[in-house]
Amino acid sequence: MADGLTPLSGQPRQHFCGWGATLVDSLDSLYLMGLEDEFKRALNASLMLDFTKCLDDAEVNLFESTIRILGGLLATYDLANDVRLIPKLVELGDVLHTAFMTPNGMPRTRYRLGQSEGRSRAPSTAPVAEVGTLSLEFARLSQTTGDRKYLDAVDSLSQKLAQTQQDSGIPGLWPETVYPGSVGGLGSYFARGGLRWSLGAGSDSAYEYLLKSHLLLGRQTDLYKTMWKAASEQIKEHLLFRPAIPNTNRTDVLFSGTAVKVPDREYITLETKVQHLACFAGGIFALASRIFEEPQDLKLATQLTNGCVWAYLNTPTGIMPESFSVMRCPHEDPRECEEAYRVLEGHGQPVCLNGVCTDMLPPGFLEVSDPTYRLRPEAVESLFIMWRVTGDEHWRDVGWPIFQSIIKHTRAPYGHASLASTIQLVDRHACENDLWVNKRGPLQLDEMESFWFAETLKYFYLLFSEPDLISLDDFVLNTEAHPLRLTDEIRGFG
Ligand code: DMJ
Repeated sequence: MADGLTPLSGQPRQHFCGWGATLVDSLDSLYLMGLEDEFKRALNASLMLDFTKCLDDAEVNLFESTIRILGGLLATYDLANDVRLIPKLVELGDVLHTAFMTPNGMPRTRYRLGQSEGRSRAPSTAPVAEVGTLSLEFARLSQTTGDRKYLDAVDSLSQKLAQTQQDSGIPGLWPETVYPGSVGGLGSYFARGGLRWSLGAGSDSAYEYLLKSHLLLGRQTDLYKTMWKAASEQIKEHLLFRPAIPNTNRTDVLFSGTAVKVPDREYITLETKVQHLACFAGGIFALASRIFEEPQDLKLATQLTNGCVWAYLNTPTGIMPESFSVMRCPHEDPRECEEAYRVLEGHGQPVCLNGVCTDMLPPGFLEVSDPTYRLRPEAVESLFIMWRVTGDEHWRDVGWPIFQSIIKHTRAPYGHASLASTIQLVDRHACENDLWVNKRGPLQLDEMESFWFAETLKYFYLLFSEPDLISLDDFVLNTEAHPLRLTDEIRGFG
């Protein structure tokens, strides 16, 4: 019943109010994998959770509780149709809905239960993803319970996102940091003074939810479609770039970086740092190509997914690091990037960062700012969507070695462990077939986030299953991979 389990030491972790984050996040994976007994036990245990109390009077994390716990319960209801879940959905929904009881209606992203509702202000700063990733779950909760108040709360927030979309330094994109508690005019919530724009940490799912909310609510409103169209044009213009890496004559690759406004200067530059978190972008453009019949978006989706696959297949572990930099190719033609890469390779002294020196790096990697692997799903998420949208077996073929590398290196005594480095191998003890053996491999960390069960394993399972299992014509998956059912009456396209 704890929120998490440490995979090396087998200890409980309580970091989400003791609301059984791993248990609830795993429910729909158990269900769709046909693990019936485990599902029944987990569901019965979930019904015992008390969402009106937060362990140790800790703060509720609105974003994480919404995507992992509310999303997990909603999807389980949509799959298993067990009415015992309805009171639990209402209990949790009401607790999370109090976040919106602020003077300006903007949500408190962290709050203590019962803390002066109506008078407490939204935070002065927050990552845009934490306020822009609530619409899907709150809307589905209203559809499921028939109570409009959840939808009304996120609708008002989305109206404000829409009204400020053109006000930032890159009109169409919201900066990574926004100001929900602002008492100034409307524009001050989302646009003021932002200096960085990306699809990575702090921003990612805010863009994902424009498209996915259109799928869920597009019959009722054009709001999300309009926002997605405006944002996606600017993503293409300002964030996507072609790298100079080996073999670009054979593989067409794009990455997404971070646009940065240099203080006191008028211009915006592009940081060519690639984040694992941004690997969802390939999947999102593939979905967009299907929904809006835009073949160009499918090409982008292919290039972006190729980039993440390249990053997996070219490290010593076969796993992509959390973040790394590459050189930007100045040419349009990918064949010329090969030459640009060769020129780069001939220059430069070794530089070390976080214990990784450039002369230890695989070809094409300029530096690795964060060499960890945190059991994240975004690359396989895009592989799964590419496979579903195109039917091309290629995406399963490249997914298989990635799956094998992840399983091999992360397997741990009590589950699967995050990795300290995807680049450096050390001599360590490893658990194989219940035996401890000495092996050379990456150092493991005593961390296993619940999205390992909710997302990474689920996406791999779906990648290698028949396409009618969770058809993307019938479900939209929230950012934690929880499938929410679309019916003909509510789906946003034909
Ligand atoms: C998950 O909680 C969600 O996918 C979120 O949108 C981003 N981070 C993790 C997985 O990496």
